[in-house]
Amino acid sequence: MSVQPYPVITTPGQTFSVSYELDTDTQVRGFAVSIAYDSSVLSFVQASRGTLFANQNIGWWRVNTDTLNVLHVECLIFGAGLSVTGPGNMLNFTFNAIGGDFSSLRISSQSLYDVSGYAIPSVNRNHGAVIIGNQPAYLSARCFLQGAMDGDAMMHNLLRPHLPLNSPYPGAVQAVTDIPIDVVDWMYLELRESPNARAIATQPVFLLKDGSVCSAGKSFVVFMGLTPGDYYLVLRHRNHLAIMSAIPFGLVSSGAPGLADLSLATHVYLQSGIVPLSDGRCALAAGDADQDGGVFPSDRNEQWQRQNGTSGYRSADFNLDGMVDYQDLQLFWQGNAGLMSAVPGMLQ
Ligand SMILES: [Ca+2]
Ligand SMILES: [Ca+2]
Repeated sequence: MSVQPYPVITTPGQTFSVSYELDTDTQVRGFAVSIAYDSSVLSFVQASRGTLFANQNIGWWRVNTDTLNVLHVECLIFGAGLSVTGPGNMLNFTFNAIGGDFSSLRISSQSLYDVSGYAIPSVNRNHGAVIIGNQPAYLSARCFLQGAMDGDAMMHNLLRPHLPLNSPYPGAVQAVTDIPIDVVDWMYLELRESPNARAIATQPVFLLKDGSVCSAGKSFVVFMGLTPGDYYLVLRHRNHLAIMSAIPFGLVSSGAPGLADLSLATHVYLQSGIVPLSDGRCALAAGDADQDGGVFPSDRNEQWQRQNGTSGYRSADFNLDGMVDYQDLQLFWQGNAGLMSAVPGMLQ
């Protein structure tokens, strides 16, 4: 199942329609779906049955908006043995963009019913999103932090209670009112037109447990007022080595966002500043507490030694567990000592 188009691009005050689509050749008698959205950004207008259900004997049709931020729709054909077959359009709904610059349209729950009325198991969900504003350029990005790894392709969020509501990176201001549950830490994203050029755009971003890099409050990276095109991505973290993409990745102004997957070493500039993970992916190397571009004695002597035994949001907390202790030194700084970032301009 998917919410289309993905994403919707619109401007403040505009009304737009999205559809809930059955993507596969599946026989269904009906469905129940909940779409979660931000009601401070979008105002629900109406829902209507999709073309798949035109001219069918719909015995049950229900649209409920009683729960804040959730639209719930149920649709069922009455009559023994009756059904429709996908792929096709199940449902259309209309919103008005009332404020803000982004809302996800998340399929928070869904049931598809087969000919007999039983729920079909394990139906996948491709969520929707709405970007509101002029000249957005966007993409999806992915990376991992060595210190936060917690199994294959997954990080922990132990530092979340300590994360500041303001970006810890100087240069671009970003403040949020809350930190989503799956945020690992703040990172900092730069776009460059060539490897040696200065950044043309920067943004503090959130890194999520699954490696997704997202603009705060959004489900991928969005720059407003940026010319769409191909850019090198630089990803920085407060105590890991900075990396850059080996090739430019496209930020688009329409259509689905592309993926800049910097958890693949071949996508990382000079394959440098990274450590290999057990599943064949890679992560930014931990240990650069003073952000001078290298894992050097100063990170141990000036940062770790002075912070050892303290807790909170600390630069020498290389495994991002909220405490500075011997593990940060022995498991991360020690193993990475001497490593340097290869991103031009990063080494001081
Ligand atoms: Ca350093
Ligand atoms: Ca620690």
